[in-house]
Amino acid sequence: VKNTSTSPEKTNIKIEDDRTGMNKETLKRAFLDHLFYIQGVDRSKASLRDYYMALSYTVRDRLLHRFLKTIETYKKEEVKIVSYFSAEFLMGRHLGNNLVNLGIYDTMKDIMTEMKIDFEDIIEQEPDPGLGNGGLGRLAACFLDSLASLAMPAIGYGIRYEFGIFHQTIQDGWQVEIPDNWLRFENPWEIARPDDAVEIKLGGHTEHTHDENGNPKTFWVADSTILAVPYDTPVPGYDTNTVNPLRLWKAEASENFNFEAFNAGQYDRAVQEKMDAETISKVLYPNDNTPAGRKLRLEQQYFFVSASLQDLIRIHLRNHNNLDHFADKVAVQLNDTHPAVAVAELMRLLMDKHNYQWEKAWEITTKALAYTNHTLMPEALERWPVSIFGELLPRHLEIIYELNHRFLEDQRTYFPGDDDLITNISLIEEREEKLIRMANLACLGSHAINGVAALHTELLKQDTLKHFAKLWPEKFFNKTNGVTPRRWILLSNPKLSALVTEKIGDGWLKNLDEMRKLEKFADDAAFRKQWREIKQQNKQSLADYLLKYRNIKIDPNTMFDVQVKRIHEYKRQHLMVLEIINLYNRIKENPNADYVPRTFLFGGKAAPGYFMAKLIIKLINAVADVVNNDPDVRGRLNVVFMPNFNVSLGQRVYPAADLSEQISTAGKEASGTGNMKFAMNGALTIGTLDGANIEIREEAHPENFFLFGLTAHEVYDRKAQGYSPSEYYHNNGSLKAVIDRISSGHFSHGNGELFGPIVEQLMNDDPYMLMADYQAYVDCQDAVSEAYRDQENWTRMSILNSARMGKFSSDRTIAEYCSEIWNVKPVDIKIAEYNPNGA
Ligand code: GPQ
Repeated sequence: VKNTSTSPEKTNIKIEDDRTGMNKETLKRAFLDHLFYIQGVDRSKASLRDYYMALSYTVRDRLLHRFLKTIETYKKEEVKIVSYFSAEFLMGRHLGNNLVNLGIYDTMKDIMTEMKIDFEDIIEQEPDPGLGNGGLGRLAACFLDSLASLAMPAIGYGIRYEFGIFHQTIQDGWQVEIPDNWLRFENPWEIARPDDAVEIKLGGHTEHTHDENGNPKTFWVADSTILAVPYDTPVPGYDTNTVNPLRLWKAEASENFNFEAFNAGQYDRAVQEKMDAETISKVLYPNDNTPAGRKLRLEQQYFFVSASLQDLIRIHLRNHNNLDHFADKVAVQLNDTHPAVAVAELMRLLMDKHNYQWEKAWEITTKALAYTNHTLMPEALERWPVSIFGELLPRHLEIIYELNHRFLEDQRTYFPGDDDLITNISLIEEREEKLIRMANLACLGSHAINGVAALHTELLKQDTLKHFAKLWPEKFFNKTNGVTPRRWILLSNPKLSALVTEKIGDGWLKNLDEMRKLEKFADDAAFRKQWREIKQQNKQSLADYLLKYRNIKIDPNTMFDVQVKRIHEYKRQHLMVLEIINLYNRIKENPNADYVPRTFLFGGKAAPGYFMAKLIIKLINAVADVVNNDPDVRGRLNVVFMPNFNVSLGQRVYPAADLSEQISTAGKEASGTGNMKFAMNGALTIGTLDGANIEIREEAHPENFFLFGLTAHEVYDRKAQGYSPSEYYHNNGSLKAVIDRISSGHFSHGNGELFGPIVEQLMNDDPYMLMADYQAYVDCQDAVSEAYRDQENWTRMSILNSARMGKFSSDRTIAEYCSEIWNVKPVDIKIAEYNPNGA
C-alpha cells in the first residue's frame, strides 16, 4: 500500500518526535512506549488487543496536531464549512484507513513484521463501527473521506449510538440478532468534548407574549431537558494535512438532573430518569429504506439536529456579532429526511433565541439547508403523526403549521384552483390521523434538492416530488453517488493497487479518472495474466478468511457470483435464488452436461421486523443445504450465505468477486454504491437498468456489462396494464418447475408451507416483478457462463470495467456538491513544527 505523502523525517531526534514523527524508528519507539505506558504491559504479556490499542494511539497522536491545526485554520480564516447531518455514519474500521491516509501503512506493517506480530490479526481486533444500516450510512462515510482528501472544510454531525447495527448470526438458517456492544472496550478514535455539551429540551407546551418592542414572542416551556455531549472522531484526508471532525452526540442526563427527587429521598426515581435520558442515543434503528415510526426515533432525530445546530451557531458567534451571515459560513446538508426537523429547529433558534423576525429567519434557513433524497419508494418516506410530534416538539409543530399556512396561501395565489397541487405539496397529510410529511418539509426548507443517480433524479422530478419540481425546477440537482477509492481499492485490494501503480503511477488515488490509462493494457496478454492472478489470489484470501473465521468452505476455482447488500424484496435476492434452483434442476435432469462451476455468495442483514426479508434468508440457507449436499451437484454449484455482512467483510468480498449482482426492479434502487465497489475491483456486472447501474454501463460500455430486464418505464406500463404474474408460471416450464420445487417442500424437509408467503406473493401480486424478469435473467446468466469460459476476454472486460470507473469516485461527487450546492472551497492546512505550547 503506497502513499506518496511524505512528512519531513527529522534527522536529530527530539522528544516531540515520538508523537509526530513518521520515520520507522520513531514509529516503532512510539508503539512500544504506548504499549508500556498506556496499556501497562510489556511484550511478554501483551495481548492482540494491547497491540491494537498501542498501534491505534500511535496513529492517533499523528492525527491530533493536524486535527487541531485544521480547526484553528478554519476559525482564523473564517471559511465557509459544510456540515453533513446524518443519522448514520457507517465508518468501518479506522486503523487501516488512517494508516493509509497518513501514508504510513507500509512502514507500520514492516515494523509489525519485524516484531513478529501478525498485522492482520491486529487489524481484526478493532470492532467495526457500525453506526449505519447500509448504503446511506456508508455514503456519508465515503463523503467524509473525500471532503478531507479534497481539503474541504467540513464537519460530520450524527449520533454516537451505544449499540450500532446488530450482529447477525444464522441459526438453523434463520437470522438471529445479537446486540453490537462496540464500545465495550475503550474506543481510541474518539475524544469526548464535555465542555461543548448543549442542552436539549423535550415536551411541554408553548406560551405567547410580547417583547419590550411589542413584537410577539413565544416561549417553549419544556418538561424535560437532557444533555448532548459531543465525541469527536478525527477524519484524515489522503495525502493532505486536513483532518476534519466527525462529531457524534451522546445523550446524558443534564447535570442538575432531578435534584428535587434526590432531595425528596427518591433516589431510585432520580436514577431511573437518568437512565431514561440516556436511552436516546442507546441504539441505532436497524431499518433501511423503511421508517421506524417510533417516538424514540423522532427524539433521536431532534436530539442530534438541535445539538448540531446549536453547535454551529455557537461556532458562528465566536467570530460574528449576530447570525445575519450564518448561511454564508455554513452549508447544512440533510442526509435524507432523518434530520429534516432542522427546518423547524433553525427557525425556532433564530426567532425564539436570537430574536429574528419570521422573514429574515426563513431567508437564513433556506439559504443554509439543502436536502438529499435517497429513495423513490413512497412507503419509505417519513411521516410523523401530528399527535406524537406535537407532544414531543410543541413549538416545532406550531412553526410547521405556520410555515404550511404561509406556503399554501402563496401557492394558491399562483395556482388558483389547483387543488391537486395543494393537496400534494402540503406539509400535512390530511387523514383521520394527520401526518407531517418530512420530505415536503425538507423540500420547502431547502435551496437545493438532489437525487443520487441520473435516473433517480429524473424519477423524483417526474413522480415522487413532481409537484415541487413544478414549483421550483431550479432547486433540483442530480449528484450521482460515488465511493472512496482509498478504502475501496487501495486498502481492500492492495495487490491490484500495486499493479495499477506500477503501470500508471499513483495519481489515480487522487484522480480516479487516471485509471483510464489502464485501457491500453487490456490488450496486453502478460498484463491480463497478472490481473487474473491477482483476482485468483483475492478469491483464495476470501476462501481462507471464510474458513478461518466462519468455518465456511468455498472453492476459489469456481466463479464467484456475489450479491451483498441489505435484504430487501425490491433488491430481489430471491430472483437469484430462482436462478440457482433453475441451475439445480438442469443439473438434476442432465448431470453429465458441461457446466461452468459457480459459487453463489450472499451477504446482508434483514431488518429484525421485516418478515419477508428474514424468510428470504431462510430460503437461501435452505436451498444451500440441499444443493451443497447433493452428490449430483457437488463441485458445480455451491451456495453460501456469509453471516454478518459489514464494511470489513465488504473489503474482502468486493476484490474477490467475478460477478456483481445488481438486479433490483428497475425504478426502485435510488443508486446503489456496492455496484461501484465491485466494478472498480474488476467484477463484471449483471444488472437491470436501475439506479447508477445505468451510468456504470454507459462508462464501461454496453458490451462489458450483462444487462437484462424491464426498464423503469416498462415496469410502470406493465403495472398500469394489469400485471398477472401467474401467467408467467403457466407459460414457462422452467419457471414452473422452479416454483414447484419450492412449494413441494423440497428445500424444507417436505414442509410445503414454509416458503408459502414467498410463493404466494410471486404468484398473486409480485410487486417487484420477478416473474416478468425471470426468463431474461436466466438467459443473461447463461450468457455470463459462456463469457466466463473465455478467460482472456473475461479478463479484458474486467480490466476495462476497472479502468472506466473514474466517475464513481466520491471525490467527483463531492467536488460537484461543493461547487454547485455548498459553495465551499478547499483550504490549505499548513503544519509547522509540532509545538506542545500551542498549535
Ligand atoms: N438508502 Cl431511504 C439506504 O441505504 N437507506 C435508506 O433508508 C434509504 C436509502 C440507500 C439507497 O437504497 C441506495 O440506492 C443508495 O445508493 C444509498 O442510499 C446512498 O444514496
